[in-house]
Amino acid sequence: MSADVAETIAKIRQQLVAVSNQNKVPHLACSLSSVEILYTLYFKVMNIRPDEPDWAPRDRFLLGKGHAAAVLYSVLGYRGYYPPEQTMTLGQNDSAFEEHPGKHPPAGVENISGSLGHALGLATGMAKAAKITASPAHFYALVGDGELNEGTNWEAAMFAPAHQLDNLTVIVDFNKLQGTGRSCDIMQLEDMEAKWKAFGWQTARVNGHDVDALYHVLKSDYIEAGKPRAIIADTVKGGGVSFMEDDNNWHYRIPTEEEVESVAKELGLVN
Ligand SMILES: Cc1ncc(C[n+]2csc(CCOP(=O)(O)OP(=O)(O)O)c2C)c(N)n1
Repeated sequence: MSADVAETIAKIRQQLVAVSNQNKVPHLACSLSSVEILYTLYFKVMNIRPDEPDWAPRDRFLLGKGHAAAVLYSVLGYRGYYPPEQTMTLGQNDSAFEEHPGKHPPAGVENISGSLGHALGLATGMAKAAKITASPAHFYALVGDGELNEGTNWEAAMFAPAHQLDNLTVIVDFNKLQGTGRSCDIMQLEDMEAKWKAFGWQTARVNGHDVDALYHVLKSDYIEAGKPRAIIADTVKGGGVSFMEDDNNWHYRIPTEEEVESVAKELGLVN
C-alpha cells in the first residue's frame, strides 16, 4: 500500500472517530471494520464519476449494514463527491448525513438502509434489471455477518446464481461480532465460504484490511462466467484503532476527547 493510500485511510479513520465524539454518534467500531473495503471499491474498483453521481452506467454500491453509514459518507467525501468536512454534520438536525441513510441522502449514496437484510436483495434485483437492459454496471453489496441472520439474504443467495448474475458481488464484512455478542454464539455462520459456494456463487476469502489483496480479488476476471461472486472479507471490528479492536463495547460507545487525540497519534496524523 502506498503512502498516499495509507494517509487517506488514516484520515478517514480519524474523521470517523472525531465525528462520533463531536456528534455523539455510536456504531464507530462497525464503520472502522469496513474502511479498507469501501476505500478499495470507491478509489480503485468501481466505475463511477464523483462529479456526475447519477451517471447512468455507473457501478453501484449498496450498503447493507446501514448503522455504518459514517464510513460510506467519509469515503464518498474523500473520493470527491462533496467536501469531506461536510460529513462532520453527521446525525445533526437537517443534515443529509443521517445516522442511517434516509430518503434524501447525500450524493453517491444509492440506498436507504438501517433495517438490516435488504441491500443484497436490492442489488440482486438491480443486477437482474441491468442484465435485461444490457447495462454494463456492476453491483456491489456490503453485508455484515450479523446481518446474514436475516433470511432475505438467503433468498437473494438462491436467486442470483439461478439468474446467472455475474454482474453482482456480495462482500461479507466478516468481523465475527454483532450488536450483542460473538456471531458464532448467536448463529453459527461457518463455513462461510462453503455456504456461498453451495448456493452456486464463486467465492474468495481475503484479509478485509489489506487494500492490495481486496483489489486483487475484486478486480480479478471471472473464473466462471455466469456466476455471482461472494467475497468473504475477514475483518476486525474497530479495526485500525488498537484499543477498539475486537471490543464490542465500541458497537455503541462514544470516544472521549482524550481518546480522539490518542487515535490521531496512533494513526500518525499528529506528533
Ligand atoms: C432488521 C434489523 N434488526 C435489528 C437491527 C439492530 N441492529 C443494528 S446493528 C446490529 C448488528 C449487526 O451486526 P453485523 O451485521 O455483524 O454488523 P457489525 O458487527 O459489522 O456492525 C443489529 C442487530 C437492525 N438494524 N435491523
